[in-house]
Amino acid sequence: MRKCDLGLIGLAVMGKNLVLNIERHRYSVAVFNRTVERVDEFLTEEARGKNIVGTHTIEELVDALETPRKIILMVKAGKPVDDFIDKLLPYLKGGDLIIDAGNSFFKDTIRRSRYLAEKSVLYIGTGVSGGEEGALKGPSIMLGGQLGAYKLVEPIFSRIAAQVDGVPCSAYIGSDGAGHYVKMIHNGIEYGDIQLISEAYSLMRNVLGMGAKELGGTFARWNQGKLNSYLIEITADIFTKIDATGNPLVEMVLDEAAQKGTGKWASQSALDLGVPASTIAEAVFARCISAIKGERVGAAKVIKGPHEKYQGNKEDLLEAIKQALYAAKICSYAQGFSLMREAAREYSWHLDLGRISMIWRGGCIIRAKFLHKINEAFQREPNLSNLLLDPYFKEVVEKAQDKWRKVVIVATELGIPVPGFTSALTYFDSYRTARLPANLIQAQRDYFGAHTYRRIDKEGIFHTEWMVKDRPEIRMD
Ligand code: NBP
Repeated sequence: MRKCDLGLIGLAVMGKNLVLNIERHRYSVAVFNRTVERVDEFLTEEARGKNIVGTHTIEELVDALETPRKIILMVKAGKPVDDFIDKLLPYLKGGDLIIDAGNSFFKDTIRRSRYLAEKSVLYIGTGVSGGEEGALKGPSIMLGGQLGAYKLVEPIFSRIAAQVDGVPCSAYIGSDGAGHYVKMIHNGIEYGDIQLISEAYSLMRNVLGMGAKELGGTFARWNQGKLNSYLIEITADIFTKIDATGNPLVEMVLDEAAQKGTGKWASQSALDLGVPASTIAEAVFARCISAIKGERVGAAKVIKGPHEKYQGNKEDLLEAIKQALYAAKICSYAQGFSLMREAAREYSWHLDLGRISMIWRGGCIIRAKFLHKINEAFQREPNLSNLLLDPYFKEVVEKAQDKWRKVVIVATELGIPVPGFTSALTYFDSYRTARLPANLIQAQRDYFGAHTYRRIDKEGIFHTEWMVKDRPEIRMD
């Protein structure tokens, strides 16, 4: 029997759809799943009549493959990946390739790459974005590992990826964990985008009193302009769904946001590397505070906020919200790209940030028109340290800032939480401030902990005995 081009383990939504996508591009695939009944179900249902071979043991799977064997793992991240690697190893030979296409933590990918390199087995950790529809129709694919390993599968991944203007949204990102790192940042940026859109909705609904129909129409209109993106498009769709109760379905959805951890990982990486990614982290915390629904409901009964209503012009505020959304989004992307730049330094990856923005133009959740602008920015200046310094983004944000500030002021005065808009504005203001009050922080650290400080007028490390000996006593009554 002719051997298959590829193997895939993990027949949940992502794995099944990826197999169907690969097979549609005329590659034969052998499949396996921990619960083996799923293999037979798949063969009799979605995979019926297709060039897909079901296998019931790891040995059978490996045996069904052309050498060097190329096996995709599309299983739950964490221990299942390590378990399958260990189960595969006894059957693999030097030069065979394992590709982890799940949402693995990049440091696990670095560890696994080293482990498998000792055994001469090639390893790729790849981010696959676009959810189940992307997996089936064409995802965005971020591959990390040995360049030689990438070359073995490059034609397959380029074909099954989303295509934008004839260019595949698939690329070699860098060695070991680079692909999974970039996927993690994609997800962090996705958290930021989703949070900012939800804040725009909150202001439009709670301050401007807009109903679902008007909201849907507004997001659909915004999707025709600079904000054009998958997330704005699906937001417009969401407002058109009416529930059996007669209410817009979105209003019947419980306001507790869940998370699977990639936004948290991106924020943790920002903290580890000392890169300010406050809007991304704020988006994670916003989900955390949404999740304590019971406490919030209790607090809402006892803690009072402002009662005023918005007195200004509706169209003006709506335009301001649109501008604020675009400016805050730019700041959130600026944070994500700065994080990738620093990670490249820390982990010795050569990340082509312009190319990364291009593979996010199709297939993935953050696909958007404006990603093209990010690529242009890195073409203009490959060593750009922050997107806000690019002439295009600088001008857009400078022009939007008055309206953006107005949105934050209105929200603050009316007691409407807008953590994403606010943190992005604070990031913008901090980034463009030459002298921050960190001098006082340093003085305090030196006062209580002798942590020393540097001066603005001369080189060196200084320590001062700051304590005032004859400080007047202050009565606390
Ligand atoms: P899941 O993340 O739910 O994983 C399901 C697969 O993992 C099944 O094959 C299951 O086998 C296997 N598995 C589990 Br669960 N525990 C296992 C264990 N202890 N040992 C061995 N196998 C185990 O499926 P998914 O949503 O299709 O996602 C697959 C990967 O793709 C994940 O890493 C996910 O984070 C990533 N991803 C998902 C999306 C998405 O939109 N869903 C998007 C992008 C990336 P079983 O059938 O025997 O239970």
